Amino acid sequence: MGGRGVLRTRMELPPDERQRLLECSQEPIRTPGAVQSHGVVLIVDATTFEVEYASENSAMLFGMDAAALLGRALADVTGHAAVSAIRDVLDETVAAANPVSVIINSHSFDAIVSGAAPLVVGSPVTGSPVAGSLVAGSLVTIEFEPAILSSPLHSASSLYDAILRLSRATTIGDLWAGTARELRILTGFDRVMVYHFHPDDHGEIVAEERPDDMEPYLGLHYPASDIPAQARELYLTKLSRMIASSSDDGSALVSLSDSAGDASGTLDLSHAELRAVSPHHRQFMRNMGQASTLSLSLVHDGRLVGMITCAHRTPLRLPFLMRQGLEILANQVSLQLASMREIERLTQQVRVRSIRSRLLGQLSGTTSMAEALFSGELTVLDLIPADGATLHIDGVTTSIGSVPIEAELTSLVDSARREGLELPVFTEEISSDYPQLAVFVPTVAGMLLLPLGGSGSYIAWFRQEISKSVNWLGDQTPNNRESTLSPRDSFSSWTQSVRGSSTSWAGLDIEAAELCRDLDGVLLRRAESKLAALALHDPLTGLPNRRLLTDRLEHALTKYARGEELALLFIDLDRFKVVNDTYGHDVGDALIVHAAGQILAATRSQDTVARLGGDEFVVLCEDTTGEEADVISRRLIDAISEPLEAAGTTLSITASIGVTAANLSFSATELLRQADTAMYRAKQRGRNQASR
Ligand code: BLA
Repeated sequence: MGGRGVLRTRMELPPDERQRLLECSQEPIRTPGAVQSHGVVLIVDATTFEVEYASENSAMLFGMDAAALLGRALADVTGHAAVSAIRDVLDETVAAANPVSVIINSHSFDAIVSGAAPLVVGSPVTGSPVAGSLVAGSLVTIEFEPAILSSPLHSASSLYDAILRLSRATTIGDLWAGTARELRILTGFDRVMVYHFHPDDHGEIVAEERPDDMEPYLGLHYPASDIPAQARELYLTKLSRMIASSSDDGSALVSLSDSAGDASGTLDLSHAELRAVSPHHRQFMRNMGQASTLSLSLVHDGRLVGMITCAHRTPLRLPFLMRQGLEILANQVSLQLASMREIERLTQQVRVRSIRSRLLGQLSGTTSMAEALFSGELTVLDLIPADGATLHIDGVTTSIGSVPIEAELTSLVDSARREGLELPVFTEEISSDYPQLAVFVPTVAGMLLLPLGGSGSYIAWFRQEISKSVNWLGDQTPNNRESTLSPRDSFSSWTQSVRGSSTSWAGLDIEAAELCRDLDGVLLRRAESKLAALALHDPLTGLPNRRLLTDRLEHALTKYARGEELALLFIDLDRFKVVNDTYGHDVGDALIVHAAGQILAATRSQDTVARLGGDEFVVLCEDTTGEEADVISRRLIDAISEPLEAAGTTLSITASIGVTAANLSFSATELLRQADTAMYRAKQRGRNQASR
């Protein structure tokens, strides 16, 4: 059974379906000017209770034509007792509620009373009509539904039991299946289906109960236009919709002013139980083999997330009270669904977050982000499963798994940049979402591409196409309809191959974005500490500069104040300027680096060797007496005079060193000045020596 079609992509709405969506959503279903004709509707003036509108089929109930009822007092038609009961429903101070049981001409009816029906089309819709508002000029709608003798199934306790059983469901699938099962038992309708609406509003039948001889629809998808936008919007506040007979053309509401035009066409019947049904939808139902339906809304966060439809091959109705009870059941199901989804979401979040924090932990062991994220115990593919991932940072590309070749990646990113495309890019179907990028990466269908830092670095995950098929409720091609606005003729399963898309990222895009935020933080901190290091060190030799030396010196002086020894050596290379002038700055620099290395080698690890600039160095010797410093200074004289092979020649240089031991009156600056002065003494004494 069923046909087969191939459409390239998910995004491609056929022009026909687009047209249907538009036109179907413009049908004025709130103001049909007519009611379903199994009941009778009277609309009376809220103050006088005189009949202003009557449905054309009134004779069936009151033995009087609609025309004859207009302008009459309601009490004349229904009797005083009924009017008083109806007024009670509207009176907030009386604990009376719908429906009012009335007996007219020895027939029992449920009268459903609602307050003001706005006269003007387009006036704001105000939730369910509430009792009250007996304002002059406003209207009261009274809908008379022939009473249905209650069967045991219609009792409150069976509803209670059903809700209780459903509350024990532990998975969304169980809840859906249980809902279909319970509703079929409760209502006696022959087919009960639960729908789930996808983000693009197309529906999927996620649970079904049906007689064996009926075609199964479970798992089938249907297009958004089957339940057009304005109907969905209405079902957000009108939570149950009963359609008693798909062959009923409806009964028009007539009024005294009707001679002037279609006055009843302005009546907003949004919340009327008996609101007449769109002819398009009745045709749809007949094509489906449905004589009657009762649908219930599943609403969460102001969104219609699903519906339950009970359908029957012959006309079948349920009493108003039962429908209200079922609205409560559906509300319970919606709440349960919402909390199950939230639990699912949180569980996934906890799992992914723990992987993320372990992944970030791996960063602390290495300075290479690529190494930490791509070859550690956990990789970015553990965080976000994909066929491959790529990190491009500081011009270096690292990949894992199957990814486009580097040239393709470069073209992709360059093209995105050229087109001013804002990163991040999240797609499950690059060929239709970003055709201009797709050409560069022919093997990719799904991609998460996120910028890192601000300098053209990025991280990306790639997924290949998976071909899947979607089974639709009926052939979706135009051959299956008489015209664009007609419903489908056949509803047999019709399979469509969907090409070009990857599996769903299902919220992992958010996790990727969060990982990037974390990585940005790491990059920023690393850049900052690099800058901070630069600010405290001499770029040529990497030695601490004057700032860092002063800082260390001040520290050392506080320890000195507590009784620790402290000495300072001031080193100045002899006739360094001559070397610079003779051999040039490069050789001069090489000699400085050489001297720095020699100084480091001749001092101890606890000493701080700093370069003050030019050819001046300082060695800070903590916990060191002047005598010990003298010994170090002699080692330094020897070490510095060690020759350097450079510029094709052998260079040697000597140094003059000033040695100072701290004394209580010295500040950091004074101590440095003292050492400097001592160094000058060494120079004056002929250089290549140390002096106190
Ligand atoms: C309403 N369409 C609906 C409803 C359902 C569906 C459940 C709610 C009313 C009801 O319970 O019948 C669709 N019914 C389905 C689907 C299945 C099912 C998908 O049993 C699957 C098993 N419908 C069309 C076209 C138009 C259209 C072409 O197919 C418009 C041109 C309109 N559908 C339409 C309208 C309503 C509707 C206007 C609102 C009916 C109302 O509440 O007055």
